[in-house]
Amino acid sequence: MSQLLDCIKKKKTNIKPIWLMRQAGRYLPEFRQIRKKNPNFIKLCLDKKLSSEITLQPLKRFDLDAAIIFSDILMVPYGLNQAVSFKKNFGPLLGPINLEKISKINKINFSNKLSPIYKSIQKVKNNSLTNNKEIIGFVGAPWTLLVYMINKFSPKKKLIKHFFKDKFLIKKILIILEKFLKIHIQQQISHGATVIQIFDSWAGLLEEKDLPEYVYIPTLNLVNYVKSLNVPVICFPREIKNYKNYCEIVKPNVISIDYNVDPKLIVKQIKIPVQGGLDPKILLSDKNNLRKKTLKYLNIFKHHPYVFNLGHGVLPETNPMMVDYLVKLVKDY
Ligand code: 1CP
Repeated sequence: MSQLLDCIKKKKTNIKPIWLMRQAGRYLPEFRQIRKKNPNFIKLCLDKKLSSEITLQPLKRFDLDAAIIFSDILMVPYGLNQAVSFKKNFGPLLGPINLEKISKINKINFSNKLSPIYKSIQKVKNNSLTNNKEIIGFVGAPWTLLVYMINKFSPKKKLIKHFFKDKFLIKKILIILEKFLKIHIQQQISHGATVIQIFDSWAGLLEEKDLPEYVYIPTLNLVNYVKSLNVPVICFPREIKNYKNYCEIVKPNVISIDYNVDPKLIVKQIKIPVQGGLDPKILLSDKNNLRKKTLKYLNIFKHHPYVFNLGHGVLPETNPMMVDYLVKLVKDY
């Protein structure tokens, strides 16, 4: 069994596996080189040869315990025929929602549209670089995808003014998302993903009272589905205030924490394996500081099953040498 599964399933505390959110991405010169020649991001995600190559890039450099497939959470709205594009220095931009058009999509044409992602997972699985390592498939949580689908662009700090105006539309989209996210999860697993992470990057935008309807219940349905396929599931409800409540209700196998929560409180409150926490900005500072902050997390979680990761994705400005230093620090601990 891999170190990551030893930690997640057997709850071993003497090993601290590591992988990083956005480990394949813009901080790597070899990624930027491919990206420069491929201005269309969606097309790049749907190129099984290039996307599998990008997935493996960080594994060639660093002794990471998992590969996370190079794709995007917005491939699901794309699969549902909503226009999705990525603008330089702006981020994602989505087109209008046409419920009639979405309703016509079935499992087969959705899976066909996204099939290069699944083939890419297969290629990654068959590469010896992933021997004894896990392959992480992922989806956006229904709430976070709803945010992009209705908002049409990154909400940054807040949602558009009339976000909740059309309750019927919201209900409909959530039902459709549940169905197709399950298909997307199942396809990733049947092609080789061995762990699933659910990214709820915008969970923190909601008030406490709205969490059950938009976060807890829709995510719990997906978590139960992943568990029914005998695959562990990691949840990342970024910037929610009460991780303990979340864990008690949604019951993921692993909880991934952001950098605003106090890890000392988490280790006292939460019994399940924990992942992440370190502020990705620390990788922009110096080695001494990185060492100090990394050891802080490792020491706090010394007697707890803990997967080392960041509190959000690797920043594009990060020097790969610092990532190398971090991975070695964790491996030598
Ligand atoms: O070169 C570029 O401009 C593309 C940048 C980029 C990359 C490298 C985007 C656009 N997506 C990705 C890959 C990606 N996205 C991965 C690959 C695997 C890895 O981690 O190495 C993953 C897991 C994601 C997931 C993702 N996409 C999330 C959840 C995690 C998070 O960062 O909170 C979100 C919110 C997105 C939307 C998205 N896609 C891309 C960007 C820049 C964004 C964020 C936009 C925003 O701030 O709202």
